[in-house]
Amino acid sequence: MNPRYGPFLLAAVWTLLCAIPIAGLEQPASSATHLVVIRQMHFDPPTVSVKVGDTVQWKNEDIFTHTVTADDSSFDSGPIAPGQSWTGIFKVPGMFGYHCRPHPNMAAQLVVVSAREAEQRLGTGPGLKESLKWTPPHSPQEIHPILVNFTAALLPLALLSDILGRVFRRASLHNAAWWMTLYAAAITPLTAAAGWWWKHTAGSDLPANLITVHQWLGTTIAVLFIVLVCWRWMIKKRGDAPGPAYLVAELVVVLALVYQGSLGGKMLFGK
Ligand SMILES: [Cu+2]
Repeated sequence: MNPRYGPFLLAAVWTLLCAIPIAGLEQPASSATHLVVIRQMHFDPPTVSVKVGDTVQWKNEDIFTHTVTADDSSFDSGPIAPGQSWTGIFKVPGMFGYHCRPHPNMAAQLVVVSAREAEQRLGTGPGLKESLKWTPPHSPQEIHPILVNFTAALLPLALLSDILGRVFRRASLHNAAWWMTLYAAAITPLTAAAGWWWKHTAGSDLPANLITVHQWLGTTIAVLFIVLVCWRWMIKKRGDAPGPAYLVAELVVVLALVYQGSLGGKMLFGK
């Protein structure tokens, strides 16, 4: 093999190695804790939706003693004094109306869904057993996380390659960075499009505050990639190594990607 191709091959293998473990880790979180605050004679939120086996904590921030009592008597906290909490773990799927015994007009709802139902709602696909069978991705819930891996792997490696290129004064490393930036700029609009498609199908199931930041940051990143690749193209055409200004801009986009990934993770797996 021509030794000039070495860095390209290395970059390609590295990109694949970075993408594979991320894809493998995308399994639903096992159990979570949800918080319901009792304040001003209300349960907040009035409806809480949990997975079988999840923990729900009711925290009394009111000045009165309240209870968490199932309408069908399947659970009852007993008196919860101001400042105290009560915690329940729910193992039976169903919709449970509940109220406060001393204040029956304080009513709220607990929805317990099976693990499978929760996965379907969140779009994380079928259970682990079935997910080992590979079928071509066809829904945005499958396509978006796959494309994200390429976007997330390519730009940090392009930055690293450019930095190493400056350190070792190797044009081949800068060339690798150029190609990775180009691929990232080409793939990221597809990643963003799959994200918007997902949002269009999942809509109100996604946490409103997180998805709003996620969708616009993602769209901004896709545009920034185009700017970055044009800038990188001009540097390459001049035959220069990218200067500190470009590297700082690239770092900013990498950090935005990291934050973007953490938002996506929060929506998929909870906190
Ligand atoms: Cu009460």
